[in-house]
Amino acid sequence: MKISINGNTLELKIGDITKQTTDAIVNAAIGTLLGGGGVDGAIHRAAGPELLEECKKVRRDLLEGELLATGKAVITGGYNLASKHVIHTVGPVWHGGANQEEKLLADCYRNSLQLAAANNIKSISFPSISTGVYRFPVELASEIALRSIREFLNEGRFGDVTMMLFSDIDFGKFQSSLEKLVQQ
Ligand code: AR6
Repeated sequence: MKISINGNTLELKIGDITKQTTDAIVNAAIGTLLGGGGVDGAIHRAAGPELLEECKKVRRDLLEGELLATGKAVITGGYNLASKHVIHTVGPVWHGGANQEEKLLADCYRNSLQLAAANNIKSISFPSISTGVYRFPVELASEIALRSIREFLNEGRFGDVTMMLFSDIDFGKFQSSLEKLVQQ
């Protein structure tokens, strides 16, 4: 499913984000930037060890040793990936919804897109941030993700945004949310 927003596109796809050829892919990272399971592990494996080296450097130099805060984003190279860049963002852990989870998830999408635009990136693929290990409910996450992306694309020319879903079930949930959003 693909829609046009203010001269930009937003597309939902099913598949492996590490195979995407967009200018950038987004990683659902951990604050240490040291890699982990899920999509983070898959991206580090496909990109190769140089990605971890650059992540350590970003943590040391840009973040002055601190964790990457939830909702924030940083950029690295893509190394062995087809994508030239990886944008790492840390999604919120779902604790029931009373801990700013919705706002923080929206921040992940907005900050990643802003960082992409600042780096002249014209196409980007997102995984479904926080809906794996961090247990954010997919229905709600899909509404937040799509609303944030649409809001950003409505502000100006960016290019092409893909949501790369990893299962038919997630794809179906994002599709329903997108259908609802375009009817509003
Ligand atoms: N391509 C696209 N989506 C994928 C892929 C892939 N190759 N692999 C998994 N997914 P998760 P989170 C989907 O758990 O919830 C890590 O250990 C997956 O099915 O990767 O934000 C980090 O280091 C799910 O729909 O990320 C953090 O500690 C979505 O990606 C923590 O997990 C996100 O699931 C982050 O948890």
